[in-house]
Amino acid sequence: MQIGHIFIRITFIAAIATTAPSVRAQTAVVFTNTFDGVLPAEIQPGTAFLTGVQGYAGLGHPGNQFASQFLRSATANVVTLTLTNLPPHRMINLSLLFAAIDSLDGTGTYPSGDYLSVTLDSSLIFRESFANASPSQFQSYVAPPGGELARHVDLGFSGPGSYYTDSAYDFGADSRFQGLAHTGSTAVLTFQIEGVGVQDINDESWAMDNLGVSVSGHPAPVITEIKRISTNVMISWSAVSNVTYRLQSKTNLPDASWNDLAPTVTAISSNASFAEPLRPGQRFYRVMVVP
Ligand SMILES: [Ca+2]
Ligand SMILES: [Ca+2]
Ligand SMILES: [Ca+2]
Repeated sequence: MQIGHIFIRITFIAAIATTAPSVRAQTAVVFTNTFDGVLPAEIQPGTAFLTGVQGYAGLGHPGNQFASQFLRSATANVVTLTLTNLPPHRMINLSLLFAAIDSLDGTGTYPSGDYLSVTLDSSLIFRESFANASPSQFQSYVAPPGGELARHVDLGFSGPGSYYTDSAYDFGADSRFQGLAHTGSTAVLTFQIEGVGVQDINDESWAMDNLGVSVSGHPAPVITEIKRISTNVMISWSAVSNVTYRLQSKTNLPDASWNDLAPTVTAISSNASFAEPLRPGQRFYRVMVVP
């Protein structure tokens, strides 16, 4: 968690700031889509289109399964996700269900190279080949535990059988999509299967479902003002929208523990505040991000 301290003696209206320990950051979801309705403006699909998930329905982990529709793309086509007005952050995290549909050829055989490439602000963050057409083909992608949902089975579209088996993966289980260094207020992600093996959509394609993006690593809050309002004292601090904070207090600074002040405060702007009744004597405050 990230903590901003400030100490105040109400009797003297004196404030003392201390250094803030930083342990763990809260995550804020900035985009999520199940592709079951109208395509959101943040997605530029190129020639990709919404279509039923066919045999992929139900594949996935509880609460995160292929369902209804997904966004299906031919190879070579680029799908772009553009996010703006991101809150301050240090990391970005991706989750999505990835469908490898029909006779993708992986690495090394006819014609070699069907690679899924993912970029973040033009930097390549993932490039792996996917192979469905025959068990002898080489696929560079090795899913982490929990990441592979189906492999070399008929899930619809072309086929069944022959070269047209299908595979499914939960990329949310892959650490390569987590904790990506990023600080800008805009993020542009692209998804494309590229390489010399690109073929017709009836031969091979791919799709995504349950796409989610979150940011984490929020700046530590800093108490900016403490003031008396009638019979209350109000504490204000720098904040990030949609991040939740907890104020704590104690009456004697040497005391070992801090007391939680309820309720927690979820910021709706770049400032947040909390008011409590003014009491005799002194009181010390600190504020932290709720992990
Ligand atoms: Ca869906
Ligand atoms: Ca198929
Ligand atoms: Ca191919």
